[in-house]
Amino acid sequence: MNFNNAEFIASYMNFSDIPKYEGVEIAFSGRSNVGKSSLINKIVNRKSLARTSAMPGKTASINMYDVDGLKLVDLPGYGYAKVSKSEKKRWATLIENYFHKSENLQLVFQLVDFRHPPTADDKIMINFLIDSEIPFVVILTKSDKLSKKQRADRRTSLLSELECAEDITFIEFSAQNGEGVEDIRGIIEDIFYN
Ligand SMILES: Nc1nc2c(ncn2[C@@H]2O[C@H](COP(=O)(O)OP(=O)(O)O)[C@@H](O)[C@H]2O)c(=O)[nH]1
Ligand SMILES: [Mg+2]
Repeated sequence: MNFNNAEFIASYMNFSDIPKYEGVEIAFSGRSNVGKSSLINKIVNRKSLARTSAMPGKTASINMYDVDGLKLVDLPGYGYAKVSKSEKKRWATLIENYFHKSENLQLVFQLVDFRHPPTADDKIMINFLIDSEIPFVVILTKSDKLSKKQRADRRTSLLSELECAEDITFIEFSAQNGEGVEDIRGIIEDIFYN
């Protein structure tokens, strides 16, 4: 699989705007600023195919990328406090529609900031994925920001913080030094060649 053969397809504000695509989809979910765009860029060896920002996202949209025929779906980040109630509702509707109606979704990479306990929204998402029987892998982001001791402590805590933690695959990832990216590409390739 050629990860360098990547391009941006389009950005969608409404689920109904998304045309039917052929081929499998892998979605990226997580709170705003957790590192979704940085992860997508790392996977495809690009600096800014997906826009990254120190300022958490303002507008909820689904951004689609094509990698060698496989679709990467960047879902709108949740949990950004400074948005209106109506905008939050729009985000929720967009995500819910995507999960309920997408026919080609094979896997979700659920991102959680490795430094902190999962947020209430993270837990809601993970429980939703479990209840919906959507296969997912938890990516623990920004691993470069933790010491060895902090990592070990967070690993232990996660086991009690998340439901069914013992059944979850975790990958520790850093967009800065590339830790974990080969494991993530391997999971994508398993789906691609299946
Ligand atoms: N140190 C470090 N910073 C990161 C990492 N991933 C993302 N960031 C930073 O976190 C901020 C948000 O990243 P972004 O990818 O835009 O998050 P998104 O909102 O989930 O798409 C940006 O300032 C990134 O540079 C990482 O692995 N290590
Ligand atoms: Mg982003």
